[in-house]
Formats: sequence, C-alpha cells, structure tokens
Amino acid sequence: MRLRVILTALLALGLGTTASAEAGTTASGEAGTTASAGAGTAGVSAGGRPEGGSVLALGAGDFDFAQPEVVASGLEVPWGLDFLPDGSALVAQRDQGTVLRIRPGRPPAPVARITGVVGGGEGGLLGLAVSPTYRLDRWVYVCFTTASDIRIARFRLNAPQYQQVILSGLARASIHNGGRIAFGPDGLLYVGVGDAGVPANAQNLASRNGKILRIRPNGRIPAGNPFPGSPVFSYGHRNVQGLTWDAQGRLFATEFGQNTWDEVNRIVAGGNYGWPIVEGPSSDPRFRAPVVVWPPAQASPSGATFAGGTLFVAALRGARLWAVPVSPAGTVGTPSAELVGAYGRLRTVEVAPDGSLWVATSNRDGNGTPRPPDDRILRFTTGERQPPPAGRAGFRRANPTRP
Ligand SMILES: [Ca+2]
Repeated sequence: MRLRVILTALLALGLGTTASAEAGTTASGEAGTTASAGAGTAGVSAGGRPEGGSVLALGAGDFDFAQPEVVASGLEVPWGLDFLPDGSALVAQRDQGTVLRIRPGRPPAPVARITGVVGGGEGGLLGLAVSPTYRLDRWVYVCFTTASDIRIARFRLNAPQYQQVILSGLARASIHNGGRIAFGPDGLLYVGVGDAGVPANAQNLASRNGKILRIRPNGRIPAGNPFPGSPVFSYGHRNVQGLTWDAQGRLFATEFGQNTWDEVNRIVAGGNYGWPIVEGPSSDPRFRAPVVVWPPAQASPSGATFAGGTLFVAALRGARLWAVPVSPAGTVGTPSAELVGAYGRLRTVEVAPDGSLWVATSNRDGNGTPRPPDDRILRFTTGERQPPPAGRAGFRRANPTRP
C-alpha cells in the first residue's frame, strides 16, 4: 500500500496522453483488431514489458497481475458483473441472454434467462447490478436490447421468470447502445446509454440516448436530477460503458471515441461532455473536457472500477487493463497498462467484496480472436494477506456513503 501511494504521488502529473500516433485509424467503437503491446504513444507508460512481475504491476492497486486465478471459462461474451453479499458473482452473457452465478472452484450455474433479449452487433444482455440493499429487497437489475428498444428490468433469484421492466423505450441500434448500469453512493441507478448511432441524440435533452441517466430503483425519476422531470444526469456522450465512483463519491465514466480519442470523464450533474461537437480534449467552455484520453487502438474502454485510489479500465481493442491513479483530491495521474495483450479483449472489471479484482474477457464478441478457454473471468489478489477492505464495492473508504 505504501508503495502504491508513493508511485501514485510520482505519477500524479496530469494528463497522460499527448501524441496522436493512431489518429486516422478507423476505430469506431468496440470493433477493431487487437492492438499489439506497447503501441508507443508518448506519455503513456503502456506495455512493452511482460505482464506482471514488475514493481509497477504491484503498484497498481496492489494487485499481483502475474498470478491470475481463472474463476470461470468457456463463457460467451460476459458483460455485466456484480456481486452478491456472499461473495459470489452474477454475470450476464450478452448473446445468450442468460445470467450465471460464479463461485470460484465451482462450475458456473445458470440462474436466469432474460425475456425479450435480442442481440446482434453490440446489443444483447449488457449491464447487471445487484441492489445495494440486496439483503432487504433481493433485486438484481439487468440492461438489455430487445427487438425495438433498450430496457432495464429487475428480478429475484428465487423467481427469475418474473421480470419487472422499470425503464424502456430507449433507442437501440447495432452499435453504441452503452448498457452499463451501476448503483451510486446515493442509492440511485446510473445508466450509460449510447447515441444509438445517431450522434445528434447526444446533445438533444429530449432524447435519452447519448446520456448518463439516473433513476430510482423502481425506474422513477429522482427529485434531485439536474433537469426536472428528466432521467438525464449528463449529456453529450457517444457510448458510455463504464461507470464507477471513487472513495470520495466522485463519478467517473469511460466513453468510446469515434476515430481519435477515447475518454475517461469526471461526471457532474447536468454536465455536457461535448459529443458530437467535440471528441476528446477541448477548450470549448460549453463542454467538460475528459480527464484521460487514449487512442482507440490502445483502449476502446468498456468497464471501469475503483480499487483504492486506482481507477481500473477494461480495454477491448487495446486488450489491456488500464490503471489510472486518482488522488484523494481528485487529481488524475498518468495511466499505466497491465495485462497488455495477455488475455485479448477485456470487457469488464469489478472489485469483489473480498477486495479481489475480477476481469472478464470479450474475445467471442465478434471482434476478437478467441482462444480456449475463452471467454474467461480472471481473479487477481494482492498476493499478500490484508484485511478485506470496507464497503460493498471493495474499496477503502474513510466516510462510507454506500450501504
Ligand atoms: Ca467528450
């Protein structure tokens, strides 16, 4: 931990990427071939070394990336992943529309098939979130595409055939559906919704596409939302597939760029993040600039999670796990890359209740090169015995704000 803090301090020097070596590649969204390791953008301390074993590998959130435990294999495009209070995981399989329960050392167990899932392209069964008050209400939430829209439904494991739709009617498309859902420290459900291939949706506050939405667990609109009567929390987004909060309760979101810049944004209520007027950095005062940018070949970022002061981002086309130091004051340091090319496309990263880091591959999503036993879910621990961190999301927090 001390090592990580020191490294974080050394790395906290501002934006990491400056070059645009990959500009001009046609990397639209999730697609694209897997990038080779160490693509060589100035300012990014990416790749170029064997995964794991280095000082930095243990520095990034203290996880030992040289020691993976395969907790599930033979899956088909695992997407949403969250944990039950007993430490087992629920995983959504995108194309099959099924939810599996994963316990290390046991085969994955099917627990639900979601009604109405129609996949194709980047659609299917996407995000999954366990209620933050699960012990009281037992709800599991899923986000998916149907033949006609994007929906969120909730169900209980003891009656999985009963699925209550709490949000529907969002435009779907073969690309840019977003689909990540996550409960915030405020107990409300946040939803990353893509522009559905219609960029103008993102600046249109009457559209729920190209947005991060915030709704109550029953689907209703919270009284405190920035635009009264609207589920819109922030706008000007292209395709958000990662949502996570740091220990201070700040929301960070990942976003696929079109050709030039993928983004990590620090999300504030009512903020306009620029798409499609700007992609990546901008000094336009109308828009909030990203805190991290990457060329799509190095990222194409989907899932994200905080472990301590490190924001981990699962990269699809970049085939790596980005580790972004974020100080308690919110200063974003230089990202470093883990697992570069080691497991192919990475879709999802989450912290388990025991503090371990779970990473899901996405090599069978139509854009990858599957190798047996893909797709896999990998688990990484610190390698040293530490007491489990406090808090449901597994990160250490000085002032718990989340049950
Ligand atoms: Ca932006």
